[in-house]
Amino acid sequence: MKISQYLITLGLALGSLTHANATSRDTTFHSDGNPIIRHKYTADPAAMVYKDKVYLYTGHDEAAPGHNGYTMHDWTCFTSSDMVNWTEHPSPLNVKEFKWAKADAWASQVIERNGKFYWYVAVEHGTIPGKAIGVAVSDSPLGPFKDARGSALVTNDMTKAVKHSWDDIDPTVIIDKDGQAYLFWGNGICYYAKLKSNMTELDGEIKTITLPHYTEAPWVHYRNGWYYLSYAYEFPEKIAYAMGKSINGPWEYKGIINELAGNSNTNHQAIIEFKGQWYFIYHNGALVPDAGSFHRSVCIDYLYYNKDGSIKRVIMTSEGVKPVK
Ligand code: FUB
Repeated sequence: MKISQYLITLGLALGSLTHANATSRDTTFHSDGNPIIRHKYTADPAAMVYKDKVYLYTGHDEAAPGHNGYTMHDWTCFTSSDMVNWTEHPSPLNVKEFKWAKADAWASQVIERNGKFYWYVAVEHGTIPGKAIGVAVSDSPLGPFKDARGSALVTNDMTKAVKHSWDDIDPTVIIDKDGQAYLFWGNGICYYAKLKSNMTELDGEIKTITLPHYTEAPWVHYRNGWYYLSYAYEFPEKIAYAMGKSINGPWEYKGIINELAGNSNTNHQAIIEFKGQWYFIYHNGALVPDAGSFHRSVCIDYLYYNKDGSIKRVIMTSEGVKPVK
């Protein structure tokens, strides 16, 4: 770790106190290209734009060096007003918050509705074999987040489209223009369902979407009359996408937008617009000393569109993005 890349100083910490919810336990740093976070391993980025800030939530790889598997207990939260200067906040959520779960703080996403923040997570269920999706809620995007239901929102016995037990992972949520919220998720198949306006219950049947070489990590975003469904493609993973005029499809497959992420068999993207610029946020396995598929690191590069709305191939860079005003 370069000290210049991660400054925990009193002055910088005090600087971060300008945020209404900032605490003296916040730390600030200037990212120096990709990966943007270099003092811990971060994975499965999900980003939310709220009140002129980007809230970046990630998983946290903590496997012992050389261990071939995920060790993930909590999620992290970073904020930025320019995509380069970041504040790290104390972890707002740990898998222990979900009493019905036993392990694995896997991929997640936070979304705001009516002043409340809902954090959808994938975890291992304690009594129903397999992965499950839970939801936590908070009055602040920085937490504390509390289990919103006391039970899982989706369990492995609710989904039968594929046989393995880890198909209920990688939740992503979008609220459509008419106020209807949708949950997308899945490994091996892309599931989706409506959410009730309370954001904590499914509303109606679970449907599936067929996409070429779909592996996992769906992310849905909207731009200029088009819905975009991006996802991890094959394994090791590239990121591909489909476009549609409705959130209920039909989805037209459009191709690959990101190639294999260096030294990581997963890639896991989030796509946001912030201050007029689109960003592609993903992870790779570039951060020494333990860099690899179970020690991943979040990166940010630009995302550009063609005139017809299709997405240009992402160019992954070491330099990353520049500060945005
Ligand atoms: O981090 C655990 C799993 O790896 C996620 O759920 C997948 O998207 C992949 O990134």
